[in-house]
Amino acid sequence: MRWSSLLLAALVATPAAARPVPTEATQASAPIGVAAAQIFERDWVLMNWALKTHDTDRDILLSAREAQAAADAFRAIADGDEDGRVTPTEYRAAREFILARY
Ligand SMILES: [Ca+2]
Ligand SMILES: [Ca+2]
Repeated sequence: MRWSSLLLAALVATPAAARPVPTEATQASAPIGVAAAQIFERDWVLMNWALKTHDTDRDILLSAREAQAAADAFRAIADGDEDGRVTPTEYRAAREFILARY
């Protein structure tokens, strides 16, 4: 009886806790160190640029700190309307800009 009610509680509690609904607000406030690294791992254009401009110790790796700085710089370039978020359109425009310039 005790165990089954515990199990039931776990089953009821888990879905909401394990799957937070990804809203634009939570994406914008996500820890940027993690998000930063992912941006550059996904896109070689940005990775190249980040290494050229923010690999301060020249070890051809982006440390968390370097990735953070690069992500901040990328956001500054990309967020054309300065609303604090980079939309897919802004992202593409910034990528083109970086590709052409660097
Ligand atoms: Ca480095
Ligand atoms: Ca924006």
